[in-house]
Amino acid sequence: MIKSRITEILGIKYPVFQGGMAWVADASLASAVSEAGGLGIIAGMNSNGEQLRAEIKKLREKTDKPFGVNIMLMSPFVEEVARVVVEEHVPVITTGAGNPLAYMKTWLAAGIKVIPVVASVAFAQMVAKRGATAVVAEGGESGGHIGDANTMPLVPQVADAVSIPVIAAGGIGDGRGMAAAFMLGAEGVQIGTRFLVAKECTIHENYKQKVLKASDTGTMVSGRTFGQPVRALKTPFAREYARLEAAGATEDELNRFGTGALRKAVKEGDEEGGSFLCGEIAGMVRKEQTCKEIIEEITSQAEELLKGAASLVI
Ligand code: TUI
Repeated sequence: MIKSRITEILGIKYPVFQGGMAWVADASLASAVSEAGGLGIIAGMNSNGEQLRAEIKKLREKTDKPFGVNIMLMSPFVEEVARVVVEEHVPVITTGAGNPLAYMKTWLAAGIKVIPVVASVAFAQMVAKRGATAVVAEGGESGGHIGDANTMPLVPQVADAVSIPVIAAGGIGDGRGMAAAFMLGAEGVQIGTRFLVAKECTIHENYKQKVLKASDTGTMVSGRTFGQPVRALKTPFAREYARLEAAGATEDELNRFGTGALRKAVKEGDEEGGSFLCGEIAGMVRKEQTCKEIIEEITSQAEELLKGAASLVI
Protein backbone atom coordinates (compact mmCIF):
# COMPACT_ATOMS: atom_id res chain seq x y z
CA MET A 1 0.00 0.00 0.00
CA ILE A 2 1.39 3.42 -0.91
CA LYS A 3 0.39 6.01 1.65
CA SER A 4 1.23 9.69 1.59
CA ARG A 5 -0.07 12.88 3.12
CA ILE A 6 -2.50 13.23 0.23
CA THR A 7 -4.29 9.92 0.89
CA GLU A 8 -4.69 10.99 4.52
CA ILE A 9 -5.86 14.54 3.76
CA LEU A 10 -8.39 13.49 1.12
CA GLY A 11 -9.47 10.17 2.66
CA ILE A 12 -8.70 8.16 -0.49
CA LYS A 13 -7.15 4.68 -0.77
CA TYR A 14 -4.67 5.30 -3.59
CA PRO A 15 -2.73 8.55 -4.32
CA VAL A 16 -4.00 8.60 -7.90
CA PHE A 17 -6.00 11.53 -9.36
CA GLN A 18 -7.81 11.27 -12.67
CA GLY A 19 -7.20 14.41 -14.75
CA GLY A 20 -10.20 16.73 -15.13
CA MET A 21 -10.21 16.45 -18.91
CA ALA A 22 -12.48 18.89 -20.73
CA TRP A 23 -15.53 17.18 -22.32
CA VAL A 24 -14.15 13.79 -21.21
CA ALA A 25 -14.22 13.71 -17.41
CA ASP A 26 -17.92 13.15 -16.70
CA ALA A 27 -19.77 11.44 -13.84
CA SER A 28 -19.25 8.01 -15.41
CA LEU A 29 -15.45 8.24 -15.45
CA ALA A 30 -15.03 10.20 -12.22
CA SER A 31 -17.36 7.98 -10.17
CA ALA A 32 -15.54 4.84 -11.40
CA VAL A 33 -12.16 6.28 -10.38
CA SER A 34 -13.42 7.38 -6.96
CA GLU A 35 -15.20 4.08 -6.39
CA ALA A 36 -11.91 2.29 -7.23
CA GLY A 37 -10.11 4.27 -4.51
CA GLY A 38 -8.54 7.11 -6.50
CA LEU A 39 -9.75 10.70 -6.80
CA GLY A 40 -12.23 11.01 -9.66
CA ILE A 41 -12.53 14.52 -11.03
CA ILE A 42 -15.41 15.98 -13.05
CA ALA A 43 -14.44 18.56 -15.68
CA GLY A 44 -16.21 21.85 -15.07
CA MET A 45 -14.82 23.26 -18.30
CA ASN A 46 -17.54 22.41 -20.77
CA SER A 47 -20.51 22.89 -18.39
CA ASN A 48 -22.48 25.83 -17.18
CA GLY A 49 -23.50 25.87 -13.52
CA GLU A 50 -26.65 23.77 -13.86
CA GLN A 51 -25.03 21.18 -16.13
CA LEU A 52 -22.24 20.79 -13.59
CA ARG A 53 -24.78 20.43 -10.77
CA ALA A 54 -26.49 17.62 -12.70
CA GLU A 55 -23.17 15.85 -13.28
CA ILE A 56 -22.29 16.07 -9.56
CA LYS A 57 -25.70 14.57 -8.72
CA LYS A 58 -25.10 11.69 -11.17
CA LEU A 59 -21.70 11.00 -9.61
CA ARG A 60 -23.21 10.95 -6.12
CA GLU A 61 -25.76 8.35 -7.24
CA LYS A 62 -22.83 6.06 -8.12
CA THR A 63 -20.37 6.64 -5.29
CA ASP A 64 -20.19 8.14 -1.83
CA LYS A 65 -16.40 8.37 -1.97
CA PRO A 66 -14.44 11.67 -2.20
CA PHE A 67 -14.27 13.30 -5.63
CA GLY A 68 -13.20 16.58 -7.18
CA VAL A 69 -14.30 19.13 -9.77
CA ASN A 70 -11.77 20.77 -12.08
CA ILE A 71 -12.40 24.43 -12.75
CA MET A 72 -10.84 25.56 -16.00
CA LEU A 73 -10.19 29.23 -15.34
CA MET A 74 -10.55 30.28 -18.99
CA SER A 75 -14.08 28.82 -19.17
CA PRO A 76 -16.81 31.32 -20.06
CA PHE A 77 -18.85 29.79 -17.18
CA VAL A 78 -16.16 30.10 -14.53
CA GLU A 79 -18.18 32.39 -12.23
CA GLU A 80 -21.21 30.13 -12.08
CA VAL A 81 -19.29 26.85 -11.75
CA ALA A 82 -17.18 28.48 -8.99
CA ARG A 83 -20.45 29.14 -7.11
CA VAL A 84 -22.05 25.74 -7.77
CA VAL A 85 -19.10 23.81 -6.27
CA VAL A 86 -19.68 25.67 -2.99
CA GLU A 87 -23.46 25.14 -3.06
CA GLU A 88 -22.94 21.44 -3.75
CA HIS A 89 -20.31 21.00 -1.01
CA VAL A 90 -17.84 19.47 -3.45
CA PRO A 91 -15.00 18.03 -1.33
CA VAL A 92 -12.06 18.88 -3.64
CA ILE A 93 -11.44 21.48 -6.35
CA THR A 94 -8.58 21.42 -8.82
CA THR A 95 -8.03 24.41 -11.10
CA GLY A 96 -6.29 24.71 -14.45
CA ALA A 97 -5.12 27.09 -17.14
CA GLY A 98 -4.97 30.21 -15.02
CA ASN A 99 -4.92 31.95 -11.68
CA PRO A 100 -7.46 30.75 -9.06
CA LEU A 101 -6.67 33.37 -6.39
CA ALA A 102 -9.91 35.32 -6.92
CA TYR A 103 -11.92 32.27 -5.78
CA MET A 104 -9.62 30.50 -3.32
CA LYS A 105 -10.67 32.38 -0.17
CA THR A 106 -14.36 31.55 -0.70
CA TRP A 107 -13.66 27.89 -1.48
CA LEU A 108 -11.35 27.41 1.49
CA ALA A 109 -13.81 29.17 3.82
CA ALA A 110 -16.47 26.69 2.61
CA GLY A 111 -14.22 23.84 3.77
CA ILE A 112 -13.28 22.76 0.24
CA LYS A 113 -9.80 21.37 -0.36
CA VAL A 114 -8.22 23.44 -3.12
CA ILE A 115 -5.54 21.87 -5.32
CA PRO A 116 -4.43 24.17 -8.18
CA VAL A 117 -2.66 22.72 -11.19
CA VAL A 118 0.60 24.64 -11.54
CA ALA A 119 3.16 24.75 -14.30
CA SER A 120 5.93 26.69 -12.50
CA VAL A 121 7.64 27.05 -9.11
CA ALA A 122 6.58 30.69 -8.70
CA PHE A 123 2.93 29.84 -9.23
CA ALA A 124 3.13 26.92 -6.79
CA GLN A 125 4.62 29.19 -4.11
CA MET A 126 1.95 31.80 -4.67
CA VAL A 127 -1.00 29.42 -4.24
CA ALA A 128 0.71 27.69 -1.29
CA LYS A 129 0.96 31.06 0.47
CA ARG A 130 -2.78 31.60 -0.06
CA GLY A 131 -3.70 28.31 1.62
CA ALA A 132 -3.76 25.72 -1.17
CA THR A 133 -4.17 22.19 0.23
CA ALA A 134 -1.72 20.71 -2.30
CA VAL A 135 -0.62 21.38 -5.87
CA VAL A 136 -0.59 19.32 -9.02
CA ALA A 137 2.73 20.04 -10.78
CA GLU A 138 1.97 19.40 -14.44
CA GLY A 139 4.68 19.06 -17.05
CA GLY A 140 4.46 19.59 -20.80
CA GLU A 141 4.20 15.86 -21.53
CA SER A 142 0.52 16.21 -20.60
CA GLY A 143 -2.26 16.38 -23.09
CA GLY A 144 -4.22 19.61 -23.48
CA HIS A 145 -3.14 23.04 -22.34
CA ILE A 146 0.45 22.97 -21.06
CA GLY A 147 3.07 25.24 -19.54
CA ASP A 148 6.78 25.66 -20.37
CA ALA A 149 8.38 23.12 -18.00
CA ASN A 150 8.53 19.34 -18.26
CA THR A 151 7.66 16.87 -15.52
CA MET A 152 11.15 15.58 -14.63
CA PRO A 153 12.61 19.02 -13.82
CA LEU A 154 9.35 20.62 -12.59
CA VAL A 155 8.28 18.15 -9.90
CA PRO A 156 11.43 18.18 -7.70
CA GLN A 157 11.73 21.96 -7.97
CA VAL A 158 8.12 22.44 -6.87
CA ALA A 159 8.58 19.84 -4.10
CA ASP A 160 11.61 21.82 -2.84
CA ALA A 161 9.75 25.12 -2.99
CA VAL A 162 6.54 24.31 -1.08
CA SER A 163 5.76 22.33 2.06
CA ILE A 164 2.29 21.16 0.97
CA PRO A 165 1.97 17.84 -0.91
CA VAL A 166 2.84 17.80 -4.62
CA ILE A 167 1.01 15.58 -7.10
CA ALA A 168 2.97 14.92 -10.30
CA ALA A 169 1.28 15.04 -13.70
CA GLY A 170 2.43 14.76 -17.30
CA GLY A 171 3.87 11.65 -18.90
CA ILE A 172 2.79 9.22 -16.19
CA GLY A 173 0.94 6.15 -17.41
CA ASP A 174 2.13 3.13 -15.44
CA GLY A 175 3.77 2.04 -12.19
CA ARG A 176 7.24 2.99 -13.41
CA GLY A 177 6.10 6.56 -13.94
CA MET A 178 4.38 6.59 -10.57
CA ALA A 179 7.45 5.24 -8.74
CA ALA A 180 9.64 7.79 -10.52
CA ALA A 181 7.28 10.60 -9.49
CA PHE A 182 7.58 9.58 -5.83
CA MET A 183 11.38 9.56 -6.17
CA LEU A 184 11.12 13.15 -7.47
CA GLY A 185 9.34 14.17 -4.29
CA ALA A 186 5.71 13.76 -5.33
CA GLU A 187 3.13 12.28 -2.95
CA GLY A 188 0.63 11.38 -5.64
CA VAL A 189 0.13 11.28 -9.39
CA GLN A 190 -2.48 12.65 -11.75
CA ILE A 191 -3.19 10.56 -14.82
CA GLY A 192 -5.23 11.59 -17.85
CA THR A 193 -4.29 9.80 -21.05
CA ARG A 194 -4.53 6.25 -19.68
CA PHE A 195 -8.05 6.96 -18.42
CA LEU A 196 -9.10 8.05 -21.94
CA VAL A 197 -9.35 4.36 -22.81
CA ALA A 198 -11.00 3.25 -19.56
CA LYS A 199 -14.14 1.18 -20.05
CA GLU A 200 -16.12 3.77 -18.07
CA CYS A 201 -14.80 6.63 -20.24
CA THR A 202 -17.64 7.67 -22.54
CA ILE A 203 -15.64 9.32 -25.36
CA HIS A 204 -16.25 8.31 -29.00
CA GLU A 205 -14.76 4.95 -30.01
CA ASN A 206 -12.63 6.67 -32.74
CA TYR A 207 -10.90 8.68 -30.00
CA LYS A 208 -10.08 5.53 -27.99
CA GLN A 209 -8.76 3.76 -31.09
CA LYS A 210 -6.51 6.71 -31.95
CA VAL A 211 -5.01 6.70 -28.45
CA LEU A 212 -4.54 2.91 -28.51
CA LYS A 213 -2.73 3.16 -31.87
CA ALA A 214 -0.60 6.24 -31.10
CA SER A 215 3.19 5.85 -31.08
CA ASP A 216 5.82 7.45 -28.85
CA THR A 217 5.98 10.40 -31.24
CA GLY A 218 2.25 10.48 -31.92
CA THR A 219 1.47 13.86 -30.33
CA MET A 220 2.39 17.45 -31.16
CA VAL A 221 2.08 20.89 -29.58
CA SER A 222 0.47 23.80 -31.36
CA GLY A 223 -0.79 27.22 -30.29
CA ARG A 224 2.44 28.62 -28.81
CA THR A 225 2.24 31.77 -30.94
CA PHE A 226 -0.59 33.25 -28.88
CA GLY A 227 0.43 31.78 -25.54
CA GLN A 228 -1.90 28.78 -25.54
CA PRO A 229 0.17 25.70 -26.24
CA VAL A 230 -1.95 22.57 -26.50
CA ARG A 231 -0.74 18.97 -26.91
CA ALA A 232 -2.88 16.73 -29.12
CA LEU A 233 -2.60 13.68 -31.37
CA LYS A 234 -1.06 14.36 -34.78
CA THR A 235 -4.28 14.36 -36.80
CA PRO A 236 -5.25 16.33 -39.91
CA PHE A 237 -6.80 18.99 -37.64
CA ALA A 238 -3.67 19.43 -35.49
CA ARG A 239 -1.42 19.59 -38.56
CA GLU A 240 -3.67 22.13 -40.28
CA TYR A 241 -3.82 24.27 -37.11
CA ALA A 242 -0.01 24.23 -36.93
CA ARG A 243 0.22 25.07 -40.64
CA LEU A 244 -2.10 28.07 -40.27
CA GLU A 245 -0.15 29.20 -37.21
CA ALA A 246 3.19 28.98 -39.03
CA ALA A 247 1.68 30.81 -42.01
CA GLY A 248 0.91 33.79 -39.75
CA ALA A 249 -2.82 33.35 -39.06
CA THR A 250 -4.20 35.85 -36.55
CA GLU A 251 -5.44 34.82 -33.10
CA ASP A 252 -9.03 35.37 -34.25
CA GLU A 253 -8.55 33.19 -37.31
CA LEU A 254 -7.04 30.39 -35.21
CA ASN A 255 -9.83 30.66 -32.64
CA ARG A 256 -12.43 30.45 -35.37
CA PHE A 257 -10.72 27.40 -36.85
CA GLY A 258 -10.49 25.74 -33.43
CA THR A 259 -13.96 26.47 -32.08
CA GLY A 260 -15.84 23.30 -31.19
CA ALA A 261 -12.91 21.03 -32.07
CA LEU A 262 -12.72 19.39 -28.63
CA ARG A 263 -16.40 18.52 -28.65
CA LYS A 264 -16.12 17.20 -32.21
CA ALA A 265 -13.33 14.83 -31.16
CA VAL A 266 -14.96 13.62 -27.95
CA LYS A 267 -18.60 13.38 -28.99
CA GLU A 268 -18.40 12.72 -32.73
CA GLY A 269 -14.96 11.15 -33.15
CA ASP A 270 -14.57 13.59 -36.07
CA GLU A 271 -11.28 12.65 -37.70
CA GLU A 272 -10.97 15.84 -39.75
CA GLY A 273 -12.42 18.56 -37.52
CA GLY A 274 -11.71 17.19 -34.05
CA SER A 275 -8.87 18.10 -31.70
CA PHE A 276 -7.82 14.88 -29.96
CA LEU A 277 -6.06 16.13 -26.83
CA CYS A 278 -3.68 13.48 -25.59
CA GLY A 279 -0.49 13.14 -23.55
CA GLU A 280 2.89 11.96 -24.78
CA ILE A 281 2.50 8.67 -22.89
CA ALA A 282 -0.16 7.46 -25.37
CA GLY A 283 2.47 5.28 -27.08
CA MET A 284 2.38 3.05 -23.98
CA VAL A 285 -1.41 2.87 -23.62
CA ARG A 286 -2.36 -0.35 -25.33
CA LYS A 287 -5.52 -1.75 -23.79
CA GLU A 288 -8.95 -0.76 -22.62
CA GLN A 289 -9.45 -1.64 -18.93
CA THR A 290 -11.78 -0.68 -16.12
CA CYS A 291 -10.70 2.21 -13.90
CA LYS A 292 -10.25 -0.29 -11.06
CA GLU A 293 -7.90 -2.43 -13.17
CA ILE A 294 -5.92 0.63 -14.27
CA ILE A 295 -5.49 1.99 -10.74
CA GLU A 296 -4.65 -1.37 -9.19
CA GLU A 297 -2.16 -2.24 -11.94
CA ILE A 298 -0.36 1.10 -11.68
CA THR A 299 -0.20 1.21 -7.89
CA SER A 300 0.85 -2.43 -7.43
CA GLN A 301 3.61 -2.03 -10.05
CA ALA A 302 4.81 1.16 -8.35
CA GLU A 303 4.80 -0.59 -4.96
CA GLU A 304 6.91 -3.47 -6.26
CA LEU A 305 9.39 -1.10 -7.88
CA LEU A 306 9.72 1.11 -4.82
CA LYS A 307 10.15 -1.93 -2.55
CA GLY A 308 12.75 -3.40 -4.91
CA ALA A 309 14.71 -0.18 -5.36
CA ALA A 310 17.00 -0.97 -2.42
CA SER A 311 18.41 -3.92 -4.36
CA LEU A 312 19.88 -1.48 -6.91
CA VAL A 313 22.27 -0.17 -4.26
CA ILE A 314 25.27 -2.16 -3.09
O1 TUI B 1 -5.73 23.15 -17.88
C1 TUI B 1 -5.03 22.22 -18.20
N1 TUI B 1 -5.25 21.51 -19.33
C2 TUI B 1 -6.24 21.77 -20.22
S1 TUI B 1 -7.44 22.93 -20.09
C3 TUI B 1 -8.07 22.50 -21.57
S2 TUI B 1 -9.43 23.31 -22.28
C4 TUI B 1 -8.63 24.26 -23.43
N2 TUI B 1 -8.94 24.01 -24.68
C5 TUI B 1 -8.38 24.70 -25.65
C6 TUI B 1 -7.47 25.70 -25.39
C7 TUI B 1 -7.10 25.94 -24.11
C8 TUI B 1 -7.69 25.19 -23.10
C9 TUI B 1 -7.38 21.50 -22.10
N3 TUI B 1 -6.36 21.09 -21.33
N4 TUI B 1 -4.00 21.81 -17.43
C10 TUI B 1 -3.65 22.51 -16.25
C11 TUI B 1 -2.63 23.54 -16.53
N5 TUI B 1 -2.62 24.72 -15.99
N6 TUI B 1 -1.60 23.41 -17.37
C12 TUI B 1 -0.90 24.57 -17.31
C13 TUI B 1 -1.56 25.40 -16.43
C14 TUI B 1 -1.25 26.71 -16.01
C15 TUI B 1 -0.58 27.58 -16.85
C16 TUI B 1 -0.31 28.86 -16.43
C17 TUI B 1 -1.63 27.13 -14.74
C18 TUI B 1 -1.36 28.40 -14.33
C19 TUI B 1 -0.70 29.25 -15.17
O2 TUI B 1 -0.41 30.50 -14.74
C20 TUI B 1 -1.31 31.50 -15.09
C21 TUI B 1 -0.89 32.82 -14.57
O3 TUI B 1 -1.81 33.64 -14.41
O4 TUI B 1 0.30 33.00 -14.33
